[in-house]
Amino acid sequence: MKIQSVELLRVEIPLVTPFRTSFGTDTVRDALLVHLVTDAAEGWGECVADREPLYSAEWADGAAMVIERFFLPRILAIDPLDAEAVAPALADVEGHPMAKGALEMAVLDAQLRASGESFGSYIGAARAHVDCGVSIGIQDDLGRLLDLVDGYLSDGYRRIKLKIEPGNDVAAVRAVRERFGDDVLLQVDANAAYTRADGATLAALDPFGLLLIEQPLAPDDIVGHARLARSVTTPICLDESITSARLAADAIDLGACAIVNVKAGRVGGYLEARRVHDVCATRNVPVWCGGMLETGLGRAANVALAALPNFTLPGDTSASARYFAEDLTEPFIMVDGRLAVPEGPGLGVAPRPDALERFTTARRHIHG
Ligand code: SMG
Ligand code: MG
Repeated sequence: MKIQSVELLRVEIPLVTPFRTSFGTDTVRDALLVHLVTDAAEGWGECVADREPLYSAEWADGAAMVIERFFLPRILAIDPLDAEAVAPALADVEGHPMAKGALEMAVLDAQLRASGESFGSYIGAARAHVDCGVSIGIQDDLGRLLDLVDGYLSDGYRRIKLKIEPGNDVAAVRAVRERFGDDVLLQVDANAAYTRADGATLAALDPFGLLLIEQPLAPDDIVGHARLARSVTTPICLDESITSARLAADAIDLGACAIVNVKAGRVGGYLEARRVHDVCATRNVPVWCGGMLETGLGRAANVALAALPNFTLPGDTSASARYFAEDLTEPFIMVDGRLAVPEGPGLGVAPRPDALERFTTARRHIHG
């Protein structure tokens, strides 16, 4: 495969409802896209870095710069070019996993479109559908939260995740349990908003039978998570902390988590994400697929990843309609609480030209 042109695009798609986490509020999905044209096929990559470096150190403008200045020359020098060669070629540059992952995704998409294989088949999908969970942003008003949960459960979502922060935690969980009962699969995500001093608050969640508490402490506080895990009964799940398969294995071996959230962008791409899945499977630790409010492009890859055998918990792989009135690609539609793994070559979906035109806020040819 030889690269003929590389284009970086920014698309801005309004969210149907603002998404508030412990670190900020999103009202649009502002995504950096990588569009490759090779002699064999074209490929699309979606970078999950947000507009501001709040979830992690990466941000969309920075990702575009590092791709153009440092990654593109390395990618153009790869011969022969295939997805497996991307991460090794970029490895000498520190950090920037989301930017690296977006490039690898674009190369992989082109490679698979050329060979006619689907992302799911390539990555090892073991089923044709994945269970959908939904992540609900922090609400000021508990009545509004209960209405949202009610609506998502009626839609068929199989698992509810509540975003929490100090002061917006136990009462929200209690209200959801009291209204919807103990059978609802329920979990919480703190996005690192608590400290080692908050053990008592987190232990107060124990009576509610949550599936897991996601990333209560700082990303680099593996020891703190291991201590916390010994003092609460709810399983600890790590998200931000897990930046590689090696870190996933270490965190599990140290007792810092019993469940892992897998996000390809956070670990540098779908190939490393598959390795995270593998090390967790070896240790009998279940995983689930995280989400970064992806457009249909990233969603297609996530749904394929979530079909691997050890993804035994529903992920943050919701339907397009949970995020957007109109998606960039054909929408992912939930049927009976599940999404179908796309079957076409590569991602199996592509931007609809008119939607791409309307959502694009900037585009720049960086090669060819
Ligand atoms: O894609 O449904 C989604 C969002 C899921 O909660 C979600 N993501 O920490 O897991 C997480 C957050 C990170 C993104 S916040 C913009
Ligand atoms: Mg999370």
